[in-house]
Amino acid sequence: MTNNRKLKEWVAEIEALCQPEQVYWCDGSRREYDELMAQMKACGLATPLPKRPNSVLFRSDPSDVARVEDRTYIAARTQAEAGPTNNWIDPAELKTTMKGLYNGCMRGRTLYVIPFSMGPVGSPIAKIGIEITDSPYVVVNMHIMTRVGQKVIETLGDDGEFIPCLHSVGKPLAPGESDGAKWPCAPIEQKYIAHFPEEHLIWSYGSGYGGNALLGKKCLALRIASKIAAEEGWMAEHMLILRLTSPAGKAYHLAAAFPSACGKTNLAMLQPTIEGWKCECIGDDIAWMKIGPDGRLRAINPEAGFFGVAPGTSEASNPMAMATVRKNSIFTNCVLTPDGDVWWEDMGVPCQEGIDWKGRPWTAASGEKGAHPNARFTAPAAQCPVICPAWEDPAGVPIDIFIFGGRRTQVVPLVTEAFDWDHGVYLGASAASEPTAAALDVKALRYDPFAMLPFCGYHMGDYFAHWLAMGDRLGAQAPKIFYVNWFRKDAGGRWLWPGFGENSRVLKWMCERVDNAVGAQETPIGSLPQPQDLDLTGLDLASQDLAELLKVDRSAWLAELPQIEAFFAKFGDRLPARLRTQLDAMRTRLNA
Ligand code: SAT
Ligand code: MN
Repeated sequence: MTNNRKLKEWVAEIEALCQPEQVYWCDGSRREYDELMAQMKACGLATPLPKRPNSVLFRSDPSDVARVEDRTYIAARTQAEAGPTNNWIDPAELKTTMKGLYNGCMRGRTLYVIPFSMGPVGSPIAKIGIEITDSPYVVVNMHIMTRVGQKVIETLGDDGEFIPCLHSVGKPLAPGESDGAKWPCAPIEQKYIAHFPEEHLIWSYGSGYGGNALLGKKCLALRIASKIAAEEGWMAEHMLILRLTSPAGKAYHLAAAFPSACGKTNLAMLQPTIEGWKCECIGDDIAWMKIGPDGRLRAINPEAGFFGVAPGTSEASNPMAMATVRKNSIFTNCVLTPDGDVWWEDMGVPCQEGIDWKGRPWTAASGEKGAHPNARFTAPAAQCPVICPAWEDPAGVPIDIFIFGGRRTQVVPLVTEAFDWDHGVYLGASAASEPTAAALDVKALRYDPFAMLPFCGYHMGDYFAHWLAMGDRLGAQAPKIFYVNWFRKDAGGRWLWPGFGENSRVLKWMCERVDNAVGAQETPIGSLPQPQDLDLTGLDLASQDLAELLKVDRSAWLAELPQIEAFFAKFGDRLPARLRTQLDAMRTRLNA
């Protein structure tokens, strides 16, 4: 409990609106976790996994399996404040609609109050949130993904600030009714993931899954935090954070933003293939960064766990993630094997039969997927064998390097170094991916600036301006910026670059660039390594493949400029003139 008046009033107000059977204040303890798990096992919602100590499997409703972007709203005061990349809705109108839905929505359920810290409790970069939810599944996931408990209440004190996050699965229970083993949620047209950026307020209704319901993650740590960061002069980014240590013992800290399906979690837990270099993980999804007393940009991972995509995770693609989920983990929408373990597609081990994510008997021979493509694991970051000793340092780690990227089978070289900060911001703003299944057609490019398209809580043109302003403040201490593409193919569709641990070769070049210890060649699109600048010792890479990976095809780049221009045009007069200058300068260089 708390003496924080604002918190007490808010909980009382929500209790009156949602009419739960009871109110429970979470203390974040192991006992609380175990009790909630025991309840969910007893009703059949959670299946214990004897092969993995203290781990369970959940199956969601087939209508509730991922973030719902078309039901996600930025309810800023005006549409102009939300900008062209967000779903806008009038806040007063949305509140009326949602209050109607919230009215009595927790009948027959417990209202849980979850005090949580994003970032180490008390860190100058951390923020406190309070999530109210009627989902015990959300409570146990929040235990892993954030820091929950009494310490947060103490830090909040009598008049401390918190970000209110209201969540309901949107399925009131009639007297005597219970969910049993059925995942509660509301139909799609009643789902709302709403953000009120001026109030720093989050309201979510109707979904129990992932970022729709674990409100500390995308809703708070990205959409609302990006808005607060712009107001307060810091950065909330969709970035992994890792530490690379050279054989000489020098540590470099890298933060990287990629759109989904580009292997962010794999890179975060990278195992370098180059002799003597060590890689440690600080975070796999979100970075909060403030300029420290020394003038450098300091980053924390605001989360405490990984909410990773299971399918595709294997000993080959990410052995460190596989080790992380061996115990104390929550799995959602995976296959249950006959011996009581979980399985998913491309796990690297065979599975002939089991119970699929919909709870039906399943065989591999059926040709159907057993796990949902967005099946997830929730696991404590501390369990990662390569978690960095500094991962909970309240001061954060000093960032040396920013990396942007996308998935491009053509045109974009393996790595490009920005000429300067403005050029780097241009690279981030024009980051694009090919949809994975699409034909080799440049027209299908999807721009995802800074990998923030679904996560920027305000006008993206203003967000670009904020990046430029941060560079101005950081000056000579600003991180160097790079753009990578691990996904080049040749004309026959063969991968040109092996990826995974071999990506360490590219990261090493970046670190050496920071130290001015290795060469690069200026091209119209940025500085690229010459073949001899990359450490390729022990890698079997044909020289013509390397040449292709490092080629700058002027005509292909010129052909892309109209698309970038059209994308930038969306932002109207809120596109910073400095980005237009970058685009024009690139055209001039390409035509020279
Ligand atoms: O569901 S989450 O938002 O937590 C993860 C994702 O979809 O990127
Ligand atoms: Mn993400």
